[in-house]
Amino acid sequence: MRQHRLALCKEHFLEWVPEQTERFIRKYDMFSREESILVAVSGGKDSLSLWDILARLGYRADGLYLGLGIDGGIDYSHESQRFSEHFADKNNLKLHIVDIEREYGQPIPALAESSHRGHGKPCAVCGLVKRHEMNRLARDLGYDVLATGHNLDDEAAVLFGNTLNWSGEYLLRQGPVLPSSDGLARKVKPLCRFYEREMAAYALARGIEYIYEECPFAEGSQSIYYKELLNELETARPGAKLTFYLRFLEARASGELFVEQNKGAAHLHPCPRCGQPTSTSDLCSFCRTIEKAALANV
Ligand code: Q46
Ligand code: ZN
Repeated sequence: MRQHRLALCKEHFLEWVPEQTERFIRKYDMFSREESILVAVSGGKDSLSLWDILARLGYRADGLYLGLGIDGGIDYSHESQRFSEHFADKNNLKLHIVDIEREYGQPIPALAESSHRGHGKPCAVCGLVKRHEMNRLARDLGYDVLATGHNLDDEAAVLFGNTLNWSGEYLLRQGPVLPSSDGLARKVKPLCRFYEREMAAYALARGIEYIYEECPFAEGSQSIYYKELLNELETARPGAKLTFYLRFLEARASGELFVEQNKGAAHLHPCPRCGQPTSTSDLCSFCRTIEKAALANV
């Protein structure tokens, strides 16, 4: 691992990953041993590795799988659900499964089409639905914390995009912990300092079976393009990705970022239908999307 100037054998690497994770959990004050954690699992290497690490560390962590109804010629959703269920069974862990079509009448691609959002790609609606459902389930099932498997490559790509656009509000909200507010559970990203390659190595070394394919709609996405750019930078300057992200966190924590002034600028109200916070005075965008999709199918 050139980025850390560290070389480990398999055995030590498998100890190093949970040790580091525990260190990050404490450093960023993510959660305590008494709190209950809901891990959003997608069947991929990052979320299953995260679940594995938290279980190994002895945390009370259950899984949540959202069935999005995406086929894409590779039966993507069924396959990823199969891997998630297999992992839960094998490790005797509890997995909640929510099927979007069963809940809202249509799978993600159809919801995106009938609500006319996202310019032919379902990702905007998918992101909206996933966020909403994760928040809803963490609240309804009574979990203290919602944990996602975002790794350093994910976070650096998001940071890069937000920086290119100087998106002050997003920069303010990006970090290892998003505190709970307005009835929403706290959100944490315990893997945010691990390179994607490290997580792939961890999953492999632990014998975790996961879905190799990405969601077919991810192809050609902006975030993949940013990841490629950052990988080029990383090849030339090992550690650049980590420095980019860590310096951002430091600057934000010390109040050096001008965006700090925007704090509290958005006035949020509870959505009259689902109760989740929204900046509009009417229905939140999730409820509007569902309503539009339902109307289109009358
Ligand atoms: S947003 Fe888009 Fe992802 Fe949803 S439709 Fe697939 S690629 S899963 S992170
Ligand atoms: Zn709503």
